[in-house]
Amino acid sequence: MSGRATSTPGGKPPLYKIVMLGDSGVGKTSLVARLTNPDRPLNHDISATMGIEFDTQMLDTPQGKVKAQIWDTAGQERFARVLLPTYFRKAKGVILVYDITNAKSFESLSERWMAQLNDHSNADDLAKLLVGNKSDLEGSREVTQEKASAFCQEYGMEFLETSAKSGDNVLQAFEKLIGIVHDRALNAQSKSKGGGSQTGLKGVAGANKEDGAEPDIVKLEDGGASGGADASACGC
Ligand code: G3D
Ligand code: MG
Repeated sequence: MSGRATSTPGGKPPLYKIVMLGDSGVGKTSLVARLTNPDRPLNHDISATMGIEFDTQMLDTPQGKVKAQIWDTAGQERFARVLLPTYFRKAKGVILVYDITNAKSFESLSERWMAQLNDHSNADDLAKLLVGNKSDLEGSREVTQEKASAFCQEYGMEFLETSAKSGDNVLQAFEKLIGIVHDRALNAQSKSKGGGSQTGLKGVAGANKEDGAEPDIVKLEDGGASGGADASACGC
């Protein structure tokens, strides 16, 4: 309730790493592109993402502004196996994406992505959001909202349908997840009464330095704080 809007020294908004997960082609890259550059029409030339990249975006939460560092990867297992530990390291939230016109992409969440989440992260510590993308293609729907809601109940997460094409619910989805992440961080902070989680990882725009500490909040260096992806920091 009385949580402060910012929790890093110097009043900078806290930065949280969140990751996109889901099959290739469901629209992960398009969702991130729509969020970070909302006026851009959907780019039909977006090629399958290779490896890992991330982008940062300032977002509003009921508790104030925070910065999301959004990691996006190829939905190909061949890459995922090698890169998943790096991908998940220090992540605070995950958006699980499927395509509402593709039942297989929904089944992959329980058959593949949830298992990988459990293998490579402490899944209970991650805030999770289920996103059914391509809601503009209602006529080709293969996954009902009831099915998606049942999945959410089973795994304990919230759910939104989005369209990266029209922009519908895209900002809301990212704000919803980052709001949950921020609430958790503030709660943890107030529980530890001003203890541990102030430890920023200075000057690192990817949380990939050798582990000394596992900060809840990762600080971007000043020069890297305004939005450009810096794939060089992914360590891959
Ligand atoms: P990925 O990053 O999950 O692999 P992409 O998926 O973002 O590369 O998107 C895969 C394809 O789906 C792209 O089409 C993209 O334009 C399309 N797409 C993404 N989101 C939506 C959406 O909300 N609605 C519709 N109708 N299409 C979407 P192409 O034709 O380039 O393969
Ligand atoms: Mg992609």
